[in-house]
Amino acid sequence: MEQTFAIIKPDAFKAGNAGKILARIGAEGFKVVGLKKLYLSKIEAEGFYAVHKERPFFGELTDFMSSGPCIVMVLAAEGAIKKWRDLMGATNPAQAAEGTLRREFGSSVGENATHGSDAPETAAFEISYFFSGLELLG
Ligand code: 3AN
Repeated sequence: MEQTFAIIKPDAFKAGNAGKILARIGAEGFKVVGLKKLYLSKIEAEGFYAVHKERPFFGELTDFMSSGPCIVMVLAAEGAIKKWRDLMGATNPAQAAEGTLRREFGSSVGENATHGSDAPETAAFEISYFFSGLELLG
């Protein structure tokens, strides 16, 4: 089974939507291989999003991601990377399809409730940024 990396972002956590998102994750057939609550520092958020450091929204993005607790996860399923991105929906919640997490729980292109890896290489980097092998046993 493929693995992907996912975040329930600070907006969704703060709004009390983490439980509903976890219920959807279970209902859609993902296996939760790793899960923890974190409160990222600005430096940790900058390291995670380093690929975006030249983008104009980098400061806003890393301020937001370090503004409150989030939940980081490793999810496994057949085709987990695409399956999770399909469940999240488009980056902009206003353009996300009905029934997707960002449509239901997101409020703007920045505060869009969830994150998901976009390719196998990014999934490998993102998983290893937050989890050790020992935390992913079983
Ligand atoms: P996705 O998370 O759908 O792959 P990307 O890779 O285009 O989207 O953007 C990375 C993250 O940066 C997104 N999750 C989003 O929250 C944030 N972001 C993208 N565009 C903007 C923007 N114009 N203003 C603020 N944040 C943005």
